[in-house]
Amino acid sequence: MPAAPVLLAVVSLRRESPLSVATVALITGIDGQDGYYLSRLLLKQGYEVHGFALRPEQSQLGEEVSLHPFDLRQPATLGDLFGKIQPDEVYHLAAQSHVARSYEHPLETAEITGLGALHMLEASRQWQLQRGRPVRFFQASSSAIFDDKAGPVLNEESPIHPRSPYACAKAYAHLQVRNYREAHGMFACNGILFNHESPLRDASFVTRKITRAAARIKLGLQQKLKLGNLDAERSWGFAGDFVEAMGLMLQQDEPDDYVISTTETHSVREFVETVFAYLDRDYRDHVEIDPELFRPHDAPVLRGDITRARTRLHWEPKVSFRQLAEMMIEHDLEQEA
Ligand code: GDR
Repeated sequence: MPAAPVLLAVVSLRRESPLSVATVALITGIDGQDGYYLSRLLLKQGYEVHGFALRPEQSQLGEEVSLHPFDLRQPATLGDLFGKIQPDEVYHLAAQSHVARSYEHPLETAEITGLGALHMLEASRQWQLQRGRPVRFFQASSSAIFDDKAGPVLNEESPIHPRSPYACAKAYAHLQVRNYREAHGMFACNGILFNHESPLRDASFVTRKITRAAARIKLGLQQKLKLGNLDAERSWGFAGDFVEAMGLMLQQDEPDDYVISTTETHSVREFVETVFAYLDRDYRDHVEIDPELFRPHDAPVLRGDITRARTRLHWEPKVSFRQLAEMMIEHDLEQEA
């Protein structure tokens, strides 16, 4: 994980425990972008933070976080790990989260992203039964579960119509979270997350691919950037804002599902244009369209209606599209120099 400073927006939300004992959070996928921001937020709020990671030895999260090696495809140790960690809150962020990759690896995606969530839910339920007190569960659900044809703006009641193997796996996980809430009375919430980015975004996703390449082009390290569909519109937000909503969901009196999104959409073309213009370059001199990077299905527009998150969680995205693009390009200029 890059060591360069990143913008971490934090609000004070500390939940007071009656015994003043730290609330214990378990974060899966803690070594990813969202895991980083969420772990920083919860540590700031006084939580004891544990994380599952495939390769904890490679993590740069620091000693305040207790890391445990865990692969969602090998859940046999899950019961023992819950007994050891004793979590009050579980944030399930781990997934095979690449839409394009899911077309090539549908079974792996189903196993990790779909069934993996069920393993975590069931382990949480068993742990709740064992200790006799509720466990709160957050699932990183996705806007990909919707088809954009459902309407111009998508909310928690929009029809679920997944259009990729990744989206099918996320839809399965989403429905299981609802099922555990309704069938077992579990405090389980889906955060239906629209695209969210940061300087820590993996470069296989389009925004970081663009900012990294643009920085390298500016520094004379590369000339061309190959992209697929430039017309797709997404409501890109900042991951540091989105993790605040995750924490807030688990502090409500009742569990529910929440759309978490910014309120404006921008096309991939606008993102690339903004980034290159910031570097005094014309993107058209550098971007090449590669038909191999187009997907069998690509929602033209995805925009969320955050009325529920606004009214109940009092959550608003703070970082604008332009601030996000600039934060990422500044980081990559520093990193590539
Ligand atoms: P997405 O994010 O599929 O929306 O899923 P991604 O950044 O991969 O694609 C966004 C849009 O950009 C277009 N695109 C390209 N995408 C990639 N990765 N690489 C390219 O070269 C390229 N050129 C154009 C895509 O076609 C698409 O329209 C993200 C992930 O984080 C999911 O895990 C999450 O659930 C959703 O956001 C919400």
